[in-house]
Amino acid sequence: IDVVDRLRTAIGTEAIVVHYQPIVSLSSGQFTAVEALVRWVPPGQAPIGPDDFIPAAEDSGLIVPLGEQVLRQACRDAAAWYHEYGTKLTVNVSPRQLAEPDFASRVRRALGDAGLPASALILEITEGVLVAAGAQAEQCIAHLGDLRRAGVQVAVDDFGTGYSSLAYLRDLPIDILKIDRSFMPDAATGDAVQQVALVRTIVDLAHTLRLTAVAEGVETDEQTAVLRTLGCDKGQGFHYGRPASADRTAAVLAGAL
Ligand code: G
Ligand code: G
Ligand code: MN
Ligand code: NA
Repeated sequence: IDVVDRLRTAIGTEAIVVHYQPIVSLSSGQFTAVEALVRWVPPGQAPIGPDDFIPAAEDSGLIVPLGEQVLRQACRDAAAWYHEYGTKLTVNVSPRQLAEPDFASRVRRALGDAGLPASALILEITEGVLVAAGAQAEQCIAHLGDLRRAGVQVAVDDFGTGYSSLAYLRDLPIDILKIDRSFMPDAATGDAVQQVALVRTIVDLAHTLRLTAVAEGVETDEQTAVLRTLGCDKGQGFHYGRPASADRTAAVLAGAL
């Protein structure tokens, strides 16, 4: 049967699993946050990654209940980590979710039910969010404004890959820029000088606008050293940790792994 029908059956069940990837402070090396990344594990089958079902979930509208399940589960998992280690939680939000009239109140309810303070939550949106929202763009901006007043932070994900990046920085209420992993300098491909110049420019832009800069897709020591030199605030990538289950993440945060 159709992927949408199978996904509809999976939502609300344990087949929807949330994994977490660490985000580290480049100055202290401490884990400051974890990003929630959804997986779909049909019983008896191999896990399916988000790239293979998020587009269908967005087209069908199933992203709304799916996103709600991920948000609620992630807030519950992260509440214990936040209280023990001060680790924050960052969650991806699709345009369809943000355009829902009750999005902000759903987020506040998820926080309240989990006992996670608003200041421990970051919501990740993509540069395309306002285009995708169309007539609901004002609604989206209002939700983000509401949530920010409550203490939630907003990050722009995959920065630099979408359209009208600079207009988004002006129009969206945001706190964090996540530099897309395609900008990481890679010694092997010989594009390092140009890539470093681009990353430096984005980091400086972020800081001029009083935003936190987070580099995505950090895979090596050399990249970490370059990012530190450029004054980038945070890093995320396989170098610091792959996405892992809640149990494994708890062990990593406890220093057991
Ligand atoms: O985990 P992975 O590396 O495969 O993630 C691939 C993409 O899926 C990323 O761009 C990420 O933003 C997106 N993604 C992961 N989890 C979620 C989620 O819960 N909601 C939404 N909307 N996107 C997600
Ligand atoms: O939301 P976003 O698109 O940024 O989601 C993060 C995605 O990037 C996840 O699918 C995750 O598995 C992937 N990812 C995280 N770290 C790395 C990395 O160091 N290298 C590569 N190639 N992918 C990464
Ligand atoms: Mn993300
Ligand atoms: Na990203």
